Amino acid sequence: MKSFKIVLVGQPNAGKSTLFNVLSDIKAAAANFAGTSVRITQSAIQLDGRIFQLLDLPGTYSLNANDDAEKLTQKYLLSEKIDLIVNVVDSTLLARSLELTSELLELGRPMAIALNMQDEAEKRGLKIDHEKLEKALGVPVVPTAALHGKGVRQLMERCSRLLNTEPPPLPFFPYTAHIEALVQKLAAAMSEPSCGQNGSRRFYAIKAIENPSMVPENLRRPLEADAEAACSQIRDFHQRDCFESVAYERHHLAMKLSEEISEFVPRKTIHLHDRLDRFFLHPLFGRFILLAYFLGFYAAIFFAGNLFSRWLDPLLNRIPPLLVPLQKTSTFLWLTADGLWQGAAGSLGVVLPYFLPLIFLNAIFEDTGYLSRIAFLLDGLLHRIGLHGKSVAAFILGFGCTAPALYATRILENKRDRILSALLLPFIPCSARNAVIFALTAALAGPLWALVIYFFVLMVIAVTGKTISLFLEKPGGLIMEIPDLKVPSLRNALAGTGRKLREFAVTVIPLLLLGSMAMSWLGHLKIGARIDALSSPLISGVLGLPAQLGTTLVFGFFRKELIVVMAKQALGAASLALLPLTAGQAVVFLVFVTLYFPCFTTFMVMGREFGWKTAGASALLSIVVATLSAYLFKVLFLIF
Ligand SMILES: Nc1nc2c(ncn2[C@@H]2O[C@H](COP(=O)(O)OP(=O)(O)OP(=O)(O)O)[C@@H](O)[C@H]2O)c(=O)[nH]1
Ligand SMILES: [Mg+2]
Repeated sequence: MKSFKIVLVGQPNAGKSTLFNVLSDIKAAAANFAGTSVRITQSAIQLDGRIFQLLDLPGTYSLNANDDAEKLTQKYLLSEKIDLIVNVVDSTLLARSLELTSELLELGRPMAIALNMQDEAEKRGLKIDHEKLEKALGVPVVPTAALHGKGVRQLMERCSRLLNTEPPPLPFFPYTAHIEALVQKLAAAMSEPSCGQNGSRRFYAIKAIENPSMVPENLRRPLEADAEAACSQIRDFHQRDCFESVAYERHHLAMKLSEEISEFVPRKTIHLHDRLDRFFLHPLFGRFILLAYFLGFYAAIFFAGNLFSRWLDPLLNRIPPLLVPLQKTSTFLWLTADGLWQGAAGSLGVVLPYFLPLIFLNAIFEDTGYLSRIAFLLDGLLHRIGLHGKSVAAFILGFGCTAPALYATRILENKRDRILSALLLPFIPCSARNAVIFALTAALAGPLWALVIYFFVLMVIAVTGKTISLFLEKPGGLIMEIPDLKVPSLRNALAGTGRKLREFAVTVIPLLLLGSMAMSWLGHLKIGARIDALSSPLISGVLGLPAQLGTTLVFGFFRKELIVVMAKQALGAASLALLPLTAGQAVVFLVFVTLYFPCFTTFMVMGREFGWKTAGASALLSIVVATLSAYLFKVLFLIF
């Protein structure tokens, strides 16, 4: 059966991933900050007995890509076989969104428009005449509210119908007469784009003036002299750079269209989210609220995690006595079963209770748009350590998992910012390390120590960032977008939590089971002791910890959660609270665990995204920083 390829394209935060999630079984990450999707997600969907390949492309403001995520979308649109573009438009930002729409129309591909966020537009008294827009653009325009599943069915029906028929030729919107004449002359002289070059001749003629680097060699070369002559005429005539002149044309068209089709019935009352923003973005109150947010967030996780953990403990404690008879039957069976059980008990009783509230609360806050306000508030602070607010999205994702956070740096426009963020990201405690911190401090040192560790980690990031950035050039200014505050959607948050939980069950739990089984065997075969002996100069000599923790740290490189699971086995304790560690040793151990390189996956992602040299440098940097920091704590504990 023939399957059609439909791509969702739109500006960041327009609701592409939300629409994708409504339509497909696979769930793409959707969150209320620009640049959530930095990779392409694909899913096959069935409608009216036909199969569609649906693709969620990273958000882009235009086809003149600035960052790596935008480049991915641009490359895909220009070179892959596409049957239909669905341009997802944020109705509350119509004028700005239509600039991309007009550029997409220039591609000359079949297209439909989802006028998304209708619910928000209505709330603000914005009425959009979608039929008028459809007439003006010559492509189907369907109002949707993807978050509530509204209009989605109609959208897909229109798409299906469009794919059944020969699409009518797209209208084109003439530019200012002088520029239009030059574009048409170039388009007429241009050879037909070949297979694998998706744009129309008009598209490439405009690009030859606006951004020649985007025009394929075979089309650009024969026209190079003509395009240069056209450019210099535009510059002389309009007294503007060519890129700006074309941007101006699209901007003018988008403004004109949006004024013609929308009507604004102003409301007398100030919107609640605007009133809230006065507090959230206030230089002083905003920072207090931020502090309260962090404290509240972590207190909630601590409380919920402790509660789950205590509730699960008695249930899990019923299993070990059932395994004891195996000890006499067969050493092989006993070591395997005991190892597997330790892994299962650690995953369910120690890691999951903290992991679950963390990912759920994160999903809720991602949806509110508050995270972008954090970026705004911390922009100044981040500049001081050589970064800027736009990196905050990646850093906040880093509290969940370092690997996607490394991908998220793709929304940063220059390489310098990407590398610096990538070197600092491994220091942010991911959910695995958060679970380890919560579980160990709850058992051995008390919740206040968790806060001390977080505060210390932030200091480490600031100092390391500042130090590295001394060797790099100064960062440029960046425009940051702050989306409106929204009431979080429970359905979205549950879907996001479910997605991460499945990932945890499929990829992490098997590793924890295998790791703890290996630990049982390593102990029995006395290999663990050899690893411990090798690492003991660092673990016991420098950090003053029991040498048996060496193996746990080596295995921690595969998954940080393994550390709590294995520590019990290594030190022969029935529960975390019975580990033979003083509160001081627990904190020194945790500081080291939090700061040394997160995990194997992070290493692989870093190698692929930034090169193996950067991955190696980052691993080395993190081990040095972790050792120095843990040593500092040891000395402080000795003094006080
Ligand atoms: N009120 C309302 N909110 C929506 C709607 N569609 C999406 N959202 C919300 O808008 C935010 C952004 O949605 P995403 O689906 O992540 O947007 P995106 O276009 O994929 O964004 P990028 O991946 O950054 O390009 C999320 O908080 C969604 O819950 C809608 O129709 N109405
Ligand atoms: Mg997205």
